[in-house]
Amino acid sequence: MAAPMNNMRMSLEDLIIRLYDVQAVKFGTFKLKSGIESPVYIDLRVIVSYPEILVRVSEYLWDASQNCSNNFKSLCGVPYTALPLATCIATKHHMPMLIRRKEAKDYGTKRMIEGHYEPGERCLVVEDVVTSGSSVLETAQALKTADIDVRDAVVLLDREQGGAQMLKSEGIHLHSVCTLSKMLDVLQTSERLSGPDIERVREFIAENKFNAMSGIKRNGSGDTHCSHKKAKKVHNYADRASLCTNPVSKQLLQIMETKKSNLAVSADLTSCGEVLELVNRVGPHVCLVKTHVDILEDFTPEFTKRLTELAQKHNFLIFEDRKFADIGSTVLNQYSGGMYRISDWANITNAHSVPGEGVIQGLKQVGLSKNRACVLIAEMSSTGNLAKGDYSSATVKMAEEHSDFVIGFICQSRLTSDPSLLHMTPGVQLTEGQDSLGQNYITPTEVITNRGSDIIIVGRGITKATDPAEAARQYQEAGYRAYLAQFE
Ligand code: S5P
Repeated sequence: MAAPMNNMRMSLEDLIIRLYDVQAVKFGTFKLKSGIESPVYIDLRVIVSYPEILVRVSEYLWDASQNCSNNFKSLCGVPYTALPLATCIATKHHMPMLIRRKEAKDYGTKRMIEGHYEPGERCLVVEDVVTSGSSVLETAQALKTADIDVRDAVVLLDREQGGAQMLKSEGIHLHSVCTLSKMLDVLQTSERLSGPDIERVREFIAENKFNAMSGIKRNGSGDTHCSHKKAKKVHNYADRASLCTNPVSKQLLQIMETKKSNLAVSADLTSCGEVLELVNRVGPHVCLVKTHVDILEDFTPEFTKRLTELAQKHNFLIFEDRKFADIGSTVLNQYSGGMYRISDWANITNAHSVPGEGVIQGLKQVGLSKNRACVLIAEMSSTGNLAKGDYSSATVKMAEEHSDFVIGFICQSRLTSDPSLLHMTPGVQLTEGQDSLGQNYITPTEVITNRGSDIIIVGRGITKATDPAEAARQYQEAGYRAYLAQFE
């Protein structure tokens, strides 16, 4: 353990040296999560073992918060490293604190934000280190979803890689105690670091900046998902619509262009009235409404008639998520007949590729003449699913061979550069996480900007929101902004 410190206020220079001495900041060669090799590694988790450092860091964060022009009523630390920092500030300055849950174990029943707050209350986000700004933004978005206002964030160390600009573009002002450059200066002056070490870090910072809005590193190295933008030409929706021969994909892309929306709502409610009411409210924000008619307890053909009327009123297409997975002759009957008569009203349905191309041929026999289309499930969002690697590649090939009827995929990232094929991604929420049954969530930016998909499919992020129309508006905005970021 470190030697006890006197209780006098520690200068920022001394604090930086202490952080270096306890190895909260290390220099060398470190492989980051993204695969990039970094000459500096900053991990402030260790400071919980040094209470005097913890207290000093939180005092500096508090001082920085006094520069906020907006008054805040509470604090929220970004989990986990900043939780003890926020706690120290809260107890010392009698400032109420909120905790953001990182894992929504029992999604839908558990609160994402713990603590008491008033709707519209303003909260300050507290963080240890900011690189791209995405962790601060995630916590801010979780707070905003709970109707808590966030205008400012404080951070001990800004790595100067574009985080402050990115947060600014999201309406959040970042107040930092120290920058990485300042830290380097102090460590050089105190002879902890040599000139060449400092130069390596400075070069690294300069070459690894994040773009505000898109979150894409400018040098594009390392992270495979980041490379999609550079790997192919990005077409806008209108151009892609003109390249489509299938009338359904053409119409869907035209709707996306007109409504500025790449949002599909998954209307997974169990009564017809509830679904219709939800769809009427979120209709202006979506390009597609996805249904599971077999979970409706009171289904009658009247439901599909009313849904079709809403589709005309709000200009969206209907996608029945039936996930056909049988031999051709069986799916032909399932699609055209039974009590649901899916092919009569759903513009789009989907199928697993596991039975082979017979499943497409069966569906096509019914759907083609009715101007319907199908998407294939190439990848899934659930933990441990088997749709990956060769299976996903074979699914893409199958789609390309039946491009008169198959218009795209359910997937987790872009699988082909063919601009006429649409990529639709479920497992989307404004913050990353899981539910208790293996569903995994990623954010609209991750789906559209980083992974190059086209459509975000959002279920409970909207259906369980207090105000589904407002939630849909937020997802529409986030999805469309992520689309525009590809052109920067
Ligand atoms: O891999 C998949 C494929 C689909 S179609 N993962 C999914 O979650 N889905 C569907 O998307 C799922 O059936 C549900 O209707 C929706 C996701 O809902 P959420 O509430 O988890 O957003």
